[in-house]
Amino acid sequence: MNKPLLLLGLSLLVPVCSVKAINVLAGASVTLNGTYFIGDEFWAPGSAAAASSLTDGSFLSAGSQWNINTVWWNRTTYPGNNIVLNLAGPVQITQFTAQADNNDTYLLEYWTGSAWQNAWDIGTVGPAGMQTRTSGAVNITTTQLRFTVTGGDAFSSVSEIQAEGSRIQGVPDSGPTWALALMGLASLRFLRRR
Ligand SMILES: [Ca+2]
Repeated sequence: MNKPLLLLGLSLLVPVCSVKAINVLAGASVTLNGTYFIGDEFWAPGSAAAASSLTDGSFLSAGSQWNINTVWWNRTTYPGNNIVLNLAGPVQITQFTAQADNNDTYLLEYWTGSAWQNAWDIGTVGPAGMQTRTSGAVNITTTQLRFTVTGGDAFSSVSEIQAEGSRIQGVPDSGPTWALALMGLASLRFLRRR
């Protein structure tokens, strides 16, 4: 068998087999359920960020004040608050990142299709203010995520949520990728015939 041609055939198949990880939450629609931007007491006045800022791909400066240009709420007064992130189709997630107030614990859940399941328990971190945490490796397939606070002081806030992974699609939308796949298959078929 012609070895260089075989290698060429295999190398042309590689782009189809390897999926590049992206932030699948980029641009995801965000719904704030409950009451926000009330009850920051001696921290007042805070400033409200748009819900969409949670999935705009950008973080605040580390250590930013918890209620300035964030999505913030009073955990004690509004314990039922939750934030739902709609992924507009199924995705596979391998790691989460969130920027939230440092001295609270938060929970990220994923929708199984019939119930919410825990995806990531987000712990506290040392330095005060808005701080970024990363989940470590996960393997989750879902269409929606839900963010809540589970502990800490009364003052909860989040400024960015990201999920590394890939979209699950029946038909690849990339023309060049398909073209390469067909070329790879064609050259392997050609080699088999020889
Ligand atoms: Ca806090």
